[in-house]
Amino acid sequence: KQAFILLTMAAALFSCAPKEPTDLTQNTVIPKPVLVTATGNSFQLNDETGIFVNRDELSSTAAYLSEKLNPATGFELAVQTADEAPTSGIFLTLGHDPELGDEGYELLIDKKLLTVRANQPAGIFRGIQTIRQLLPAAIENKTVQEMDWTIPTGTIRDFPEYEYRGTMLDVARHFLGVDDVKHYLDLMAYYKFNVMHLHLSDDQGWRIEIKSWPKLTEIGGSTEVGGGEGGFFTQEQYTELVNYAAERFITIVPEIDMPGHTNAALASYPELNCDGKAPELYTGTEVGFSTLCTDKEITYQFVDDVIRELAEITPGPYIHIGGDESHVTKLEDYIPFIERVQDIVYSYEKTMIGWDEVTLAKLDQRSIAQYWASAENAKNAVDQGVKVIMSPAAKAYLDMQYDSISPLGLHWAGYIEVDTGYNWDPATYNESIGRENILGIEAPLWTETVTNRSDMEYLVFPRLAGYAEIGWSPANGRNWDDYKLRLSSHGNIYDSWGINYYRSTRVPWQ
Ligand code: TNX
Repeated sequence: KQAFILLTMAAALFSCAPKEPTDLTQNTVIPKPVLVTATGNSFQLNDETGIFVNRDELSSTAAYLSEKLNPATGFELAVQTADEAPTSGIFLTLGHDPELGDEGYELLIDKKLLTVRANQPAGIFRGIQTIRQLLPAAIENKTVQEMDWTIPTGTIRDFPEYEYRGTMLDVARHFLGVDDVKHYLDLMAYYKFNVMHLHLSDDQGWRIEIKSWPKLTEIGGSTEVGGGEGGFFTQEQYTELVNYAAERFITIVPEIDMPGHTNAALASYPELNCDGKAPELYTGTEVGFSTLCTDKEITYQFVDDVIRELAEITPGPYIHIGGDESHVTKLEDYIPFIERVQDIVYSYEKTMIGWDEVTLAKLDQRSIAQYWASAENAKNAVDQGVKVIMSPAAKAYLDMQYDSISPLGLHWAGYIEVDTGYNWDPATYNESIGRENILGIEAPLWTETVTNRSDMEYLVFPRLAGYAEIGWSPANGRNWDDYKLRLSSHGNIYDSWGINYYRSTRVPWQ
């Protein structure tokens, strides 16, 4: 009997390739698609496969797909226009299917033809991410892998639960440059995020060039937490990021935090201080000690200039004004300040977002509150009828440690293991905030403890994938036991990308 077992084991080991995946419902796609049906065959990519588009405006998205498939397959899939569906290959086609909205898509996978249908190019782009995830994980390799590139046949209909699915990167505490932000955008795109919020100013640094106030970056951008050299984005570099994000159908939301979290600005321009004296630059990690001088007119000239210049280089609809932790601004100063800044934002035709404290002020109906800590403020938002972005620190903060021995991160809001980060529903998290009040979800990465790309990757992965699923997939179809299995196969992908990630023992990594 033992000999027989040994023989079967040997046969299994030496039998050629592993069995082809043929059941589309067994996919490991994150975020989990809304509807999947399988037909039991498989579609195979080869060096003859063409990518066809029915509109020229899809050419760049088609080229993106071709580029993503090239390194591991070695195939150079050519892009061409076609009015009608081809008989074989990959067909990207715009149509009209209201249920799919602006970002939804449908994949029709036959033995010969793989069709991606959507209403908008953004939907095609999201569908392409699903294709990447349906192929064997080796597709993410940077060098050619000799293997069959198959996808199980069937159909997927998929569209997001929330219209705003974001992450935030704090480039103020530690500066991360253009290449690091682009790298983050690439990772976000894989998981169908559509917003990157950039926290561009804080006590420790001012990170965006403002031409009418040049010392903000000259002085305010010259250091960071721990006393490093800091840095900033020129307006040209910022535009480069905006464009790079737009190619991935991601909107950049710029934040200038005020009236607190402003030491870098106050150190750059003495006139912004009530006593007319500039404080020293700050490289520690305390919060809540700085404030713009809310009763000086020059303060509003400053804010107007900053928001005007920022609005000019921001094609997206939002400007974030911070508003958090203004502990040294009196409430009777804070409220009129926020209301006046809100007017400035609307005068430049942008929609205002603020951290939940801004709900203490009278908000414009279009403004958006970002819930991070205060249930009372969340209720204020709902009572005022404004929409909320859900970023509860105890669940959604990417800078919280995974556990007590995590080498990076803080823990003031608790530890966030991978399952804790996944296991919550924005629509039931806070009793006063219902589904109808929620615009979406955002997972912020504050960078007090993050000094470089590798640190960033470690705190972001694998938790980011979970926030993607919370934002995209219907809550009633989500559960940890199913999710952790899909996530386990993404570890191979992270290895292919060469990124640093936390190998939580709660995930059965493959
Ligand atoms: C609170 S969240 C802050 C940030 C810190 C963060 C650290 C928020 C609106 N303010 O200034 O970086 O905690 O977790």
